[in-house]
Amino acid sequence: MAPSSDLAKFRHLFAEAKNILILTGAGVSAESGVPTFRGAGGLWRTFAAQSVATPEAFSRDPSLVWEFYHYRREVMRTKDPNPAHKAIAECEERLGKQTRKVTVVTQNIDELHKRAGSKNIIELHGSLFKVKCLTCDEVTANYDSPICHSLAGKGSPDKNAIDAKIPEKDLPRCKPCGGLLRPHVVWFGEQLDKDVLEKTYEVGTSSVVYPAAMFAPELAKKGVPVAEFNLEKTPVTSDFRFHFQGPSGEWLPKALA
Ligand code: BJW
Ligand code: ZN
Repeated sequence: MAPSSDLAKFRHLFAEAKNILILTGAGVSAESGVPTFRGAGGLWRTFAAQSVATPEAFSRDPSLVWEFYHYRREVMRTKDPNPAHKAIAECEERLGKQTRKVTVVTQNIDELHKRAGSKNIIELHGSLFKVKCLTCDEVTANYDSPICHSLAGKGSPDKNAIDAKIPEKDLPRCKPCGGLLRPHVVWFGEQLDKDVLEKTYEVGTSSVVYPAAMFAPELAKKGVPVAEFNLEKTPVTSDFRFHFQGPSGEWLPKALA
């Protein structure tokens, strides 16, 4: 059966849900001005995420990969949560008072859910504002701007920009042990945590990057009502009970109010 776009029906089911999982991707932050990965603006210089967001890229050229993440950290200082993030955060707070649980599982590393006030968040792909030491494995929050002196003014997304080629000793280093730091994000080919929950509402993910792409379809197969909010249809749209086509910043405040 084709997914329904009947908002009243969705709200009826939603009103009965005790355990709600909201899986988000780049689309939920698009209206904050954060570029998505596979849309326009998804390239940094000439690179797609698949070529710079890998452990191989980091071992080959940590300076280049750090320029990429430094640029995105700095961009986030100019972006704010949008009505979709806020609707999700308000919904968690309101339902919490009725002992109903809302969990946000996000593939995004921009921390906009946290800044909107969501509390129960699982960051599947890590955070732009966490670093991990390659020597001692310590993970720490880091909001420094710039993250180190040598990256100041670097990381331009322009396709003609010249690589800064920063020596490893001048890249971000671990304070306690001096080891090289890396962004604490999940790169292609790396493992991530998986949480199984009961009800899923899926927001603005292309459902093409695994394993996140298989969560919602798996739940739908078990009979859990899943709603997808996306500008377009995705490869898994037909698996779901609901599909609401359009900007999440417009749909979510209506759907979750
Ligand atoms: C709007 C909107 C608006 C726009 N309103 N909507 C099968 C099983 C397991 C793994 C694989 C597999 N097949 C292939 C793999 C390998 C790989 C993979 O999935 N590759 C695909 C490209 C095919 N996966 C992995 O490597 C994962 N690791 C793994 O599985 O390890 C276990 C394992 C290892 C070895 C062997 C076996 C198992 C790790 C993947 C980590 C991905 N990391 C990234 C980078 C994170 C750090 C960073 O950001 O730099 O995460 S990649 C990138 O894609 C980022 C995103 O979180 C992720 C998802 O993208 P998302 O959010 O869906 O964005 P877009 O741009 O694709 O879509 C935006 C959507 O929003 C669109 O649909 C728009 O229409 C919509 N939209 N505006 C509503 N206003
Ligand atoms: Zn260390």
